[in-house]
Amino acid sequence: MQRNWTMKMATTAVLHRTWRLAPLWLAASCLAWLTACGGGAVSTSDATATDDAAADVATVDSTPGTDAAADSAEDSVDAALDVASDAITDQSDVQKADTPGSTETCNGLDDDLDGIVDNPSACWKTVYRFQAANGARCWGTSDKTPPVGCSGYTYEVEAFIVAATAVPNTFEGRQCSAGTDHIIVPFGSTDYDALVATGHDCSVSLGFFYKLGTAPASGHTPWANTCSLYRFSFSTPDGGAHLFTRGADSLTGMTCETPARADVFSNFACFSSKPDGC
Ligand SMILES: [Ca+2]
Ligand SMILES: [Ca+2]
Repeated sequence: MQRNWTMKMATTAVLHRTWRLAPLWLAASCLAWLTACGGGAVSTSDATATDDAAADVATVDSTPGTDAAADSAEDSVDAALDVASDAITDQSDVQKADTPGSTETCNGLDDDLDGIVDNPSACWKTVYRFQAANGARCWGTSDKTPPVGCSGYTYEVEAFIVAATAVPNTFEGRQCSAGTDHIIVPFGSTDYDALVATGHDCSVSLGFFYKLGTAPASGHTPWANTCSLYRFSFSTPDGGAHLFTRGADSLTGMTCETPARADVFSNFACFSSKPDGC
């Protein structure tokens, strides 16, 4: 039993270091993990993050006097239970120690540990889509007035949600407009510079887009769905155009330009599967 005890102490120490080093936003998954694995019965008595020696001893060999093989098997089960129990209480310690009275701010983290990243609505920006008579599309942050470069376009639909501020793993999305073409690119990127050089107006900021594959998963932001944002090219009678879409659009006559460009959010549905050609 002494050997099992020593092994358990080492395992618990490793678990504890791992949680200390983990980025704070991973606490969102920690919380979900706790719910799934701990059944909500997380101890609050382990405030010092030390091992639960008293609790461990209490579980050792509760039926002494049976044969040696039975004792050994029972000790193994006890040791495994002790490790699992200590891992859960250590996570509880980290939550309390790292987030004393934390309030939620716009930083890409789940500060208040309710499982939702950046709860306040001020942390997010809605991007709306406008349409020209010839079918060209453009995007803006007002649902009333089309942005610069899209004069005469009419409101079409709420397109998607992005972060309102520069949180980790995001880039500022700029709309670059010229004629019928309105294309969203990262501010300061090679594409951005090339579009400016060819006379596009890239003054419209649409907010901060999570880089593809880095956004909090569906259910971990105030929005129901995390969606890939795809880019398509198409033609209008007056010139070439682009469509940026997370889903629920007719793509007839359009060509997907891989890869997907960003992760965005919406209470409306994403594409249920990757669109043809993407
Ligand atoms: Ca939260
Ligand atoms: Ca936050």
